[in-house]
Amino acid sequence: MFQLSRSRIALPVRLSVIVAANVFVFDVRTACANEELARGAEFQDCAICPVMKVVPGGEFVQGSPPSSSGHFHSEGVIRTVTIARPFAAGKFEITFDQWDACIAAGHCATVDDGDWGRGRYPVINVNWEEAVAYTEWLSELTGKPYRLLSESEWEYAARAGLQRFRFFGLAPEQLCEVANVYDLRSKAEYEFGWEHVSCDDGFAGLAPVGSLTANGFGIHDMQGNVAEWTQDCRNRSWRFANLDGSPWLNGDCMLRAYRGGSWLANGPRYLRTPDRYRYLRARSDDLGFRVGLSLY
Ligand SMILES: [Ca+2]
Repeated sequence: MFQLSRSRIALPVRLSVIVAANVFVFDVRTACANEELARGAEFQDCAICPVMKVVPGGEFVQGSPPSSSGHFHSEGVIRTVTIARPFAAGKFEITFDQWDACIAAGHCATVDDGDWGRGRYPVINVNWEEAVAYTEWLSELTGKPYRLLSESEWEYAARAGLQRFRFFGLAPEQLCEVANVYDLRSKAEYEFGWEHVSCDDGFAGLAPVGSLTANGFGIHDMQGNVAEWTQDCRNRSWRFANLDGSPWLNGDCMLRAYRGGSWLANGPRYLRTPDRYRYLRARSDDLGFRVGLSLY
């Protein structure tokens, strides 16, 4: 995670290709009565509300063996997390359009867009408390308990069934189809001096949400563009973490977990590891969030 001065970053020159949202109205209460919730169903509770994807229940293996690339000691406890019921996750990262609606309603703070632009660019420079404030506003607006994702929900939604460790099983060239990372294009334009991913995702810097292909759950940008705040508090290892997908709210809660790669990220550790926490009032040019919603 890096805080960059405006002078070092030029506006992206490449026009983005936005994947059509293809939104349709979806009644969650009706859906909840149906135990056969279709993978990929989506809904939107208001015009400025985030489009939500229904994520089916299931399980995944969390942690990694010492032999995996970028392994951290704290991820050495390999365990199976079971998410018993479907939940909803934002199809996209929260955008400046959505954040600005919250500002206009008097609930959210003004945050710096880093000169990337607003609109469909993901909101950045937002701290954990501000992200939670957005979910509280969204809950008031819709009457539904929107929240941040738990760390386990985030990883489950990001993996979308991929169980392997490095890049969640994706080869670098595949990664660039789904994730805006520090790639060949970023290296050519910025040359920050750290390792790059050997592929071209089309964006040297930040990208409008949904510019790259969705994952197997129909969710965009989980592994790149901006890293994302989750609910969980800091703990030294996952040895005693919850196994049911719920957030781990014990530990040092002045530090909160964020997950995902970003347009500045390269190695597998940035895409996977649990040992990623920041002070809850920290903000960064490559840190935003997406929202979650329990369906039961
Ligand atoms: Ca990139």
